[in-house]
Amino acid sequence: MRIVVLAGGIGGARFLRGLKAASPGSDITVIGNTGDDIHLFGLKVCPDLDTVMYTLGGGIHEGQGWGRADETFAVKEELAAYGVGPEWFGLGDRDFATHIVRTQMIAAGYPLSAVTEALCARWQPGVRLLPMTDDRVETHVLIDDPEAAPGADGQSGRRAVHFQEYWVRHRAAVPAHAVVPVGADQAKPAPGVLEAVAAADVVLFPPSNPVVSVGTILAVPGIREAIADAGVPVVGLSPVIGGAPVRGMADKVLAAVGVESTAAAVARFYGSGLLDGWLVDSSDAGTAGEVEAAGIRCRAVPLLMTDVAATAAMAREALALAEEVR
Ligand code: GDP
Ligand code: FO1
Ligand code: CA
Repeated sequence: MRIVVLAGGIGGARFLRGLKAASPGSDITVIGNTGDDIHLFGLKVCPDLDTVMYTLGGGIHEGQGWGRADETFAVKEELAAYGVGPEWFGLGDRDFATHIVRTQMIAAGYPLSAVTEALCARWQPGVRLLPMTDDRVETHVLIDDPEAAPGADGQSGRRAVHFQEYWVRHRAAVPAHAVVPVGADQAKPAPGVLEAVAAADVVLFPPSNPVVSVGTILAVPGIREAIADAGVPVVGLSPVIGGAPVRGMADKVLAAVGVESTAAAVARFYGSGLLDGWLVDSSDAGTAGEVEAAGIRCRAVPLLMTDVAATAAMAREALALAEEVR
């Protein structure tokens, strides 16, 4: 079976670990979000691609869900000693090697897709990991900025900051008014992305952040259309349970784009033009009717990725729902 998965970072990577266990013979292509990418210290950092690569390759810091296991921070400390920031983004020594290899390959003229393939040759994630695009896309967030001059209509001053500054430095604790994947409208799907979607037997939306992970991938012109036109089941799993994201601050970016943090609202956000099936957690079984009313087949199953076995069960449920709607 050929499966295409649109993935962000922690949630997507954990789901993929279960999917691999649930469907070992399948050929899995991951279309990874690159909107979180950030340039620091002259290096290109790709948080979501690295989280998928490290998680499936066995190098992830399990408790954090990002960065390497057994990390040290000598380089970060030395940079701080020179007063070179930002200090709020924790890059470890082992992780620096990934960004150095990536940056030097890009400087040598390799596209991000070729770089990702080269890095994965070491990590052997057991899936084909494609960036959503080889072009530069960086998500920015419009936040309140007390220092900025108030707007003409008396609104508080606002400023656009890089997603990572909003997410990591501010912990999404400042009001966000808009989320913009800068560069998306000029970006082209990376080589292999549209081909993988066209050849897929099923497309899955893992419980990734609907706005800044899956939403950003769908913002690359051509990808949403390719999935909608692929003529194969598209099934998603809700990252929201009981009215809140299972982990992290997805509710903050959902609110910024006017979407309620409920499993049904997220299904509607993707839309029946895209989704054929949607898994909600057993505790949200009451919302299944609302999802079905939106023209999306819905099943309520346990959706907590407590371990690989639980995640594999979720993945099997998603594949079963895909067969039901095929
Ligand atoms: P990020 O890029 O590192 O933020 O990771 P993703 O965008 O791929 O996934 C983040 C989302 O995963 C969050 O919105 C969480 O709600 C969701 N998530 C994390 N753990 C679980 C889980 O056990 N079950 C479900 N259903 N969602 C989860
Ligand atoms: N997330 C944090 O909350 N704090 C960090 O210091 C941090 C550093 C970091 C370094 C490399 C990397 O690949 C990811 C890193 N992340 C960190 C995770 C990442 O920035 C975000 O959590 C994801 O992009 C969320 O989608
Ligand atoms: Ca991310």
